[in-house]
This record gives sequence, structure tokens and C-alpha cells, in this order.
Amino acid sequence: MAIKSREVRKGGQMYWDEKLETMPAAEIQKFQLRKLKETVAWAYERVPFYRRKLDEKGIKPNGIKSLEDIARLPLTVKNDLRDNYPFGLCAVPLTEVVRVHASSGTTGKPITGPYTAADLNDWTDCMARNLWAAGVRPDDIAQNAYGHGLFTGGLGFHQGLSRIGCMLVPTSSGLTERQITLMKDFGTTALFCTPSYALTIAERAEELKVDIRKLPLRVGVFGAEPWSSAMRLEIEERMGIKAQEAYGLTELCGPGVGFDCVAQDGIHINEDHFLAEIIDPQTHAPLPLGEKGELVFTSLQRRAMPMLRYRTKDITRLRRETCRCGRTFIKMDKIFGRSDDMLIISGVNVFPSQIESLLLEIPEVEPQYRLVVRKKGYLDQLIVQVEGRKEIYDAGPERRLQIAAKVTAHIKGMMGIGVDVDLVEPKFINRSEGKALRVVDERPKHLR
Ligand code: DLL
Repeated sequence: MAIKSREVRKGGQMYWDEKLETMPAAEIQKFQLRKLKETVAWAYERVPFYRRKLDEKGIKPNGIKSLEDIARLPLTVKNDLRDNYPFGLCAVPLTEVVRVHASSGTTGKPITGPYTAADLNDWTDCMARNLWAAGVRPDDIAQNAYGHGLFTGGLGFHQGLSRIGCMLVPTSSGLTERQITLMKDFGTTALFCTPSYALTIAERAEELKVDIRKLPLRVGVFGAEPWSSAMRLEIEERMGIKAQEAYGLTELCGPGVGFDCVAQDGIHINEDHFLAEIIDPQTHAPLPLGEKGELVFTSLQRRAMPMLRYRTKDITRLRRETCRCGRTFIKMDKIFGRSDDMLIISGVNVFPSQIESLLLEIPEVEPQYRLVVRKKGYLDQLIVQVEGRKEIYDAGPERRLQIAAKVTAHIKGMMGIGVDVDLVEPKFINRSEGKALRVVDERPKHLR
């Protein structure tokens, strides 16, 4: 109750934490250096894995003198988390852990994310900043359709929305028809889910003859998977809302690592908690601001599971500029894709999001697609399966071939790669309730 009344007073304000979010960059960096030293010492003293890796490189915590020294620290990868499953990287006794989330990923053992009470509090605050920047306010009716459970999306948003003091409707994901009924009955004003699930909801509503654009829904905060700017526009158009962004990963806390504001011009990173770098994914050399590469994060305040230089595999670039919204946190571009989803077709690097943008420019197809990669002799063959709009599909094989040829030519013209387009029937592609499966790699493992 105390929080609600405090935040109601903040309803007209732009920032959740004005002083912090608009702090001059030099001050943020000073704070980061202090926290980096503390984190390296915390990890060194409490986690044998980090102590070994730092000792191997001859680095002692008191050797960190500047932010640039971060480049001397060892990198951490997902396999390190798997090898230390479930709690080998935990820096506190398990009695101090009050929550564990986990992410299964696509292969192998899950990775775990333990939190102390203070970690949970920090995470909640990061989420509140994210939601506030998206325009979510205490008088919103908030439908949280991220999966609730081990996945960090559901509970992460739940905590942030509770801190803001919204009327929270924790639907979790799935049961799409019920999502739409509740949206109508309760007068939902804000929706939270993956972008692909937002599209599934929009499509089902159209089938049920419910015009979401006429409902009170006005904003959505979407994330957990790559989505192109074209997809953002598509969702905004179909739902009549502002589609805002949340970015994060289980290894760091979940959502709340980065967020966009109403300017929709890049993702602000919560820099008091996460130190971002871009490296060359092949050589691991740090890249200067503005260059595209792999995003690497070091946590600055996490107690249960500190993270030193975690390789996200997400490809983006960093920008240091004051945003039109006045926030000074460093920004990153919308995630281009994951390096492990990157395909090399006829020598060209291809991210699914690039194909997605091009498909969305063709009015005769639905924004439902899947990329299948096969071997054709020694070459990689990319098959773009995309659904034709119903009237196109029903118009017969000739029209279908014509549209498939149009899509092929568009992709060839814009990206210079030859793909085979398979115009599939409406509803052929499985509808997503969480993270959409966009790439099906049918190549033998040793030939990928
Ligand atoms: O997906 C946390 C999350 C939940 C973020 C809800 C946003 C909203 P993981 O399951 O560990 O955590 O997956 C992390 O998802 O490395 C990215 O590849 C991808 N990802 C997350 N947010 C975005 C985004 C959650 N906004 C992985 N844009 C990350 C693109 C994203 N990719």
C-alpha cells in the first residue's frame, strides 16, 4: 500500500528514478568502477570457478584500476554455467538464496539463476524502470501473459508491475481465447508477452471478430526473442498500441537488463547494474562504441550469482548519447539476432530478423514464417516457409507461385542471396505462446 500511494504521486513524472536515469555518463562510470572492483573481489573470494580463471590469468581483484581493465578479465560462456549446474557458481550459502529461476535453452542441461533477497529487490527495481519508461502507470490494468514459472519473464514482470502498483492480471501464457476474453472483460490497458505471442493473440482476436484496436489496450512491453522493427510496426498496427521493448537474460536476472523508452530509439541498459561491452565474436577483442559485435555483460551488484564478462551471443552495437527522453544510460541497438542463429548462405551472413523485415514488406504474406536450412550438395540451402494470406492461397497454385517468386526476388534484390520460398497454407506454421522457433536446421551436425 505504501508503495502504491508513493508511486501514484509520481504518475506524471517521466522517470522511475530521475537522479539515476539522467546521471552524467562520467558519474555512472565512476560508480561502475567501484562496483566492478567489488564484484571481482566478491567472485574471486567466493566462487572457486572464478578464482581459478582469474588466477590462470594472473589477475588479482586489486589489479582492477580502470573500467578498461575489464578487457583483461576472462570471458564466461553458457557452458561454464552448465558445467557448474546447479549451484556451482553461487557466491552465497544456499540459505541466503530466496529464489531460483532457470532457462532450459535448446540443448543440454538448464542453467540456473539464484537470487538473494537483495538481488530480487534490485531486479524488481530494474523492471519498474523498464515499465515506467514504456509508459506503464499505477492506474493501468496489466495483463501479464509471459510464462509464469522457472522462466524469468512471468515473475520478473509480476514484480515490476507490483512495484508500480498496477492492477495486475497474471494470466501467464497460453489459452489465447481466454486472454482475449479477459482483455475485453477487464478492460486491460497494458499487455506483456513475447512479440510472437502478441501476434498470435492479435490473429486469434481477428478470427473471433474482436477488434483489439477498439479495446482500451494502449501499450505492450514485449521481449525475450529477437523481433525486427517491422514486426514492431505490425503489432502496433494490428493492436492499435505502442509496442515497447524489454531485454534481458536468465544469466543476469531475466528481463530488466535493458529497455526502450517512448522515443523507441534503442535500448537503455541499466548501467548501474550491468556493464556492457561489445567484442568480436571470433577474436574476442573488444570493439569500439558503434561497432557491431557480440554483447558481453558483467553484473555489478549481484550477490548470489555474480557474472564476469558473460558472452550473450546477442549481436548489436552500443551508443553513448543522451536519449531524446533525457536518459543517459548507454544504449544498444535492437538486437540483430543471436550469433548461433546466424546462417551463412552463399557466403553472406544472414540473420532471421533481416528476412523477417523483408517478408513484412510483402502484403500478400502473413508475418508467420520459418527458415529451414538444408544441405544441397556442398552448399547450404535456405528455404523460407511463409504463410500466404488466405485469399492469395485460395486463389490457386498459379497465384501462389507468383507470390513465391515475388518473395524470392525481393530477398535476392535486398540481400543478394538466393533462397527457395515455400508459400505455405494459412496456419501451417505453429503459433507461438512464448519464444517462436524461427530456424530449423536440418544439416547434419558436423556440417553446420
Ligand atoms: O528471455 C528474459 C526476458 C523475459 C527478456 C521477458 C525480456 C522479456 P532467457 O530465456 O534467458 O531470458 O533468454 C535470453 O533471449 O540472450 C536474447 O537472445 C533473447 N532476448 C531477450 N530479450 C530480447 C529482446 C529472457 N528484447 C535471450 N530482443 C537473450 C531480442 C531478446 N532478443
